[in-house]
Amino acid sequence: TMAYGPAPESTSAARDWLAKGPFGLFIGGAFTAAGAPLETRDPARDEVLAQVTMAGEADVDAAVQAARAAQPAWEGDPQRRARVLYALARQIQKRERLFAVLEALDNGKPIRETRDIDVPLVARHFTHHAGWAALLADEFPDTRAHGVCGQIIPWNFPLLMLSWKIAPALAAGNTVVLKPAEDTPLTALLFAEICAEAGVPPGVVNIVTGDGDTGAALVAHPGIDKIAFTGSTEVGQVIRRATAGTGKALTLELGGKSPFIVMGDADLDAAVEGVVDAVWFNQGEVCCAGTRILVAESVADRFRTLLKARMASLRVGNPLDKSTDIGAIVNPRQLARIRDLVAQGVAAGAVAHEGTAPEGCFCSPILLDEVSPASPCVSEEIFGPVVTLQTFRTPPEAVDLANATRYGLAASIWSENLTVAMDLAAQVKAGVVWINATNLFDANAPFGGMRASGFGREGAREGMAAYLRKGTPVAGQTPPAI
Ligand code: TXE
Repeated sequence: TMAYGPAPESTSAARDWLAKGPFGLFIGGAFTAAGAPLETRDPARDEVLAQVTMAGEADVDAAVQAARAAQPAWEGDPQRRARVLYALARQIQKRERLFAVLEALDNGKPIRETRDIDVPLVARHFTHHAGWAALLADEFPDTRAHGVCGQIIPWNFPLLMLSWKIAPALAAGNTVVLKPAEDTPLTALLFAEICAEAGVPPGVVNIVTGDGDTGAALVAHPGIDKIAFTGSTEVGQVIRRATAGTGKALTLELGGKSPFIVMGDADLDAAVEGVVDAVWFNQGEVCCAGTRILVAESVADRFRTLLKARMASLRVGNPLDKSTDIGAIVNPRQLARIRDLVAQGVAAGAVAHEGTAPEGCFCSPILLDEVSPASPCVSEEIFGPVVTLQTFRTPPEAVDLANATRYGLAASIWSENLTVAMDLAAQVKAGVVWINATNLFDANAPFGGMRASGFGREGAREGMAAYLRKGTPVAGQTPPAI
């Protein structure tokens, strides 16, 4: 039985919306009839939320054709793009509650986070990129859009990753075919609905739901000019091989195993709160999660004591309860993967400290102490609320440990001495380094990795550049003479 009572947050609007299913695909500005069924579930309650469509090759082809047809006119009118992107931001704000509830239901993440973090960041991302559309000719002279972008996103931040993909692509004058993850297609379908309300011309945004085969069909389609992918390193490797030699542009945002470095002079209370935000945010299903605590031996015992006390206060449970800190894991397969990596760590000598969690698809916060450096729990991405702890004596030792994985997405460094922190930051192999902070995202800060974490940046000027290529701007892109 579920260890939670009636949902304190009303879900009636979301239930009404779900009742519109089964859902088709969004192609050329309209929904198709529902096709081959694909089920999406609420992991917290273990029940079916809706049937969506499993898009096949012919569907992907129809979406790409629609995107191709719409692309030239879209690229030719940057001021229209700015207006449409602003309108999308406003429509998202108008429907913020429905978006937040649907996202919590489909992914299992807490409503407190979808409401206060995901949805506001999404609106901000569209507003920010409306500005880029208006400024494009001045800021990026001698550039063109790629054309049609195929975009494939994961289930951990369904709507936020959609905005990171669609907003810059549209601002630059591309049209898109986006495939949400099979576990979490719902907010992308709601987004498709608001496209019409915001004046997105038919074919500029196309949403094809489906699984990895649908994604592979999109990657293989000759009508695609650029692929943008966020997901596992393994699939990233498959996509890079599949696009090699095709001339398709590619950006990959892949896995991570980010270090969380606590120096001897750090503010330990702040660093403990940092761990909460680093790895107990979004159930730890965060590519840049600070999953490896590296703490100076001199303060390690004090840090452990503070951390365990804080862990005990985290509430795991009903995603729709506003006081929930950690919601449900996205699906039972992911929970099994988390459990397996934890078990491997314990078998290799780690000491596990666990909080409590209800039965079902939930995982308590877990601290794996005294981990063997050879154990996969220290080198593999777990993608759950699990953090390992290792100690170091000197800053060079901290750097060696920090760089001892194949990844290079993010790092977080805690020290009251900014000279020390900046010096370490330069030596850690990571695309993003936060100092006395963690998991901060902004539309105006470039995000992305190195090494097995991928390449390319999302956000800011670099993120815009990723959706542009050298070329003579199409007519109309030159700003009117004043
Ligand atoms: O990811 P996939 P999964 C990690 C995390 C997790 C593991 C597996 O450790 O436990 O990956 O998760 C689409 N061609 N991350 O299986 O498969 C797929 O349909 C084209 C980290 O969910 O990478 C989905 O839309 N597309 C990560 C998207 O790729 C394909 C976020 C991501 O799914 C495809 C997610 C193919 N051959 C998981 N196969 C992060 N770091 O952000 C699958 N897809």
